[in-house]
Amino acid sequence: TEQTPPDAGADFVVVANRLPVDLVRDKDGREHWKASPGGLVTALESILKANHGAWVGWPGVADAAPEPFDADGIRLHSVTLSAEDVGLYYEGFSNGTVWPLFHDVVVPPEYHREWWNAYVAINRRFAEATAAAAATDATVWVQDYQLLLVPRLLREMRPDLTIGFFLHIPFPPVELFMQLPWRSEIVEGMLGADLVGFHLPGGADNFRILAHRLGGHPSVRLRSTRGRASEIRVDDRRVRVGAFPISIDSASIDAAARDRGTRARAERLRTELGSPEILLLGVDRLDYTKGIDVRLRALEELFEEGRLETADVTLLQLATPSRERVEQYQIMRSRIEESVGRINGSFGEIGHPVVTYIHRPVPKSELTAFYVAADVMLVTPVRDGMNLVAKEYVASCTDGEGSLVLSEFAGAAAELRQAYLCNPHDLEGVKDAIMAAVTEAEDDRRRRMRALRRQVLGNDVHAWARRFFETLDATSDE
Ligand code: GDG
Repeated sequence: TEQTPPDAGADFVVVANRLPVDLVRDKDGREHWKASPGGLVTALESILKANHGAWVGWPGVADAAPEPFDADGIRLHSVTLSAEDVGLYYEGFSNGTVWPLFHDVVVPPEYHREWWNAYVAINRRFAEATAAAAATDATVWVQDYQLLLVPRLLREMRPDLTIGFFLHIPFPPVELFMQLPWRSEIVEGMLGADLVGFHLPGGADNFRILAHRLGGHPSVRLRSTRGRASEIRVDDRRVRVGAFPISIDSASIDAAARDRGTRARAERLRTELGSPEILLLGVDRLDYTKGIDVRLRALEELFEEGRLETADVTLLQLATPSRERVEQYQIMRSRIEESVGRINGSFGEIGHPVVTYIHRPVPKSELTAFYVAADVMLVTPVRDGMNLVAKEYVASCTDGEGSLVLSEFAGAAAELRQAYLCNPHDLEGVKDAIMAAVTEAEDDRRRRMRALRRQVLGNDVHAWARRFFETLDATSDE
């Protein structure tokens, strides 16, 4: 049912599963807020501040119901989720159904009606909170796979709004998507937006085909300035669909990597790691899509075959804890930790492991020092929407040294063509890519890094947001 706009609503509203701040509850039950400045916040901060911006999201703690408040000129509206909601909507449907299905079913997605029912109910709750926060004719930007139904629900409540939607993960091939018992509902949910954005043209194509096959909505290709774009007809509306590859705040990472403190920390880090000739680095959320197991297996075989010398080479693997209550994540974690133990047991020396494994978050400044210290960055996901770590590493190689081994199955591979690209399913290919990154002549390595840096520094997250909004504006003007 339609709702009347609030008196003092925001002209620009971001809706995401999480707020840009985390509510932290300490042992004696006291609550305080902690900033969690992700890339999205950085990209949207200036737009939010300049436009009476608001953000609708979950504060990260079950049952918390804080009143709306202002942080840095942005109005924050909390959506309350009970522990049961988190289990069914977030851990269940979002991360046990959609996440694996959209990542090419690398683990089997589970289809449970009670997860789906909760997902519908919670998406409605997000849509209602947004309808109550947005001024007349406001622009709303809905984020990611936890909120696929929000565009349509919101349009029904508030037809005056301009609605954009962006998917941060891959959009799967038609044959896989068709498994989903609620496939039509999901596609129609997304089609509630005026603009649906993906990282890659392939995802946009998959979506266009499904809109036709499942909903009978015809589409036309648009001759657009950059990349491919199309328009889908949904009754009397036009929904624009296109690729908007996300990026990072390249200049600020470049500056942080040049900082003297960071460089000193990077030096110390190498000493602490036993001054290896070659420092390999992996940085991921501990997720089965990231291919941490792939790079460990490749490394183990390279040591076994004597192609890499254990005395010269060490791997630093940061695996940030993630979704720890979801079963597949527990299984993955055990496997990875077993491999790390086996490799160190076979190849490490006393006081000198060949793999240093960290399973806890590190501060951003420390992470930048890791990037600066590393000789070779290993990014080997079996499927990844974009992968910002690859771009962050490139932005951190300010002296033009450093090599990136990158999976073809990461969205970033479409732009970072000069990386040492590999197919993560082809173990020999991964090993060869690592060897090339380690042994190629310095001139060639530098030439590759120069090209990568041009790409990453020339296409940052601000340009990404600008392109999305320009397209959204153009769509709603027509
Ligand atoms: C999804 C898509 C897409 C990691 N550990 C620490 C830490 N990080 C930061 C990294 C990076 C971010 O987390 C991870 O971003 P990714 O893009 O690599 O991966 P996802 O989390 O899976 O993100 C992905 C992205 O959305 C954006 O659209 O690229 O494909 O899956 O920024 O630096 N940061 C700090 N400490 C850590 O321990 N401070």
